[in-house]
Amino acid sequence: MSAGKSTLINALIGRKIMATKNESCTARTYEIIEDAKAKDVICDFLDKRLALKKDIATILHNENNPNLKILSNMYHLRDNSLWELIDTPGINSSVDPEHKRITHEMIQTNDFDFLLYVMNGNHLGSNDDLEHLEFVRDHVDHSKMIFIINKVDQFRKEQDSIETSVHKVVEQLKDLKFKDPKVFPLSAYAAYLFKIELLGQAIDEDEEDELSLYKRKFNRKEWDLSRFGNLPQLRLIEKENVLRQCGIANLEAELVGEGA
Ligand SMILES: Nc1nc2c(ncn2[C@@H]2O[C@H](COP(=O)(O)OP(=O)(O)OP(=O)(O)O)[C@@H](O)[C@H]2O)c(=O)[nH]1
Ligand SMILES: [Mg+2]
Repeated sequence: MSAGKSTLINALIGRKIMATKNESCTARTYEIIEDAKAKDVICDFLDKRLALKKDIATILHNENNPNLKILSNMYHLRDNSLWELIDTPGINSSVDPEHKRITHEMIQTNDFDFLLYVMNGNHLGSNDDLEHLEFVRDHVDHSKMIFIINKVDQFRKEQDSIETSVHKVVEQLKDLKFKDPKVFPLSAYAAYLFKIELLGQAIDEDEEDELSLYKRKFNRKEWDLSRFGNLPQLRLIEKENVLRQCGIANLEAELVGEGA
């Protein structure tokens, strides 16, 4: 819960489609399908179609039709397929145990190419994580697993080493019998803001401040996350280099098969 799953979905798409907040937020699964031609965000119900231009995340958050499919253009590294992303609720809401059941049910379908396991970098190694890791270990093909240490922008230089965290998580996963686990440090929120700016979308004053802070931060050698991937063939234009620095380009390269 609150590890940044919905923020990561928004970052992969380059648009605020999922609601995000610092308390239990996503209460159901949402399916978002890439549609290169869609200008607005399209909501497909079984019997009707709506085009959303603004307040998308709020409207979708309040929509409880279970047949809803969301279509949107996406801004990510290209491969030959159109993406389909599924957001899920957090598994550790004590207020709403139904969230865990919904997510477990989705995982057990095994109907996906990758499962992105988002860990909150500020609370690594929690008991909730351990329990959930054991669940995915026993129910998901390990080659589909990608682990993400999110919110590394909140690490403190003197206290937290990104290298050490990645190493510890890899070792923990190996102890849990995941073979050669793929672990990516990330700032999903910085990635989201960087894409929003690259796409020329409106941002408010607070986001503007955070954006310039993140740009300075990830431009520094110790924060630059480019080093955590192997992207020899990856061509990004100069202004997209920020996507490498905040970790999202490494993750996308893994998804499109250009990773190490
Ligand atoms: N600093 C920082 N904050 C982040 C990052 N990613 C997400 N957040 C914040 O963390 C809070 C929770 O993010 P969500 O994306 O809603 O988390 P979630 O995993 O979808 O949460 P649930 O749907 O409740 O399970 C929000 O306030 C986000 O803005 C990040 O990389 N860095
Ligand atoms: Mg969420």
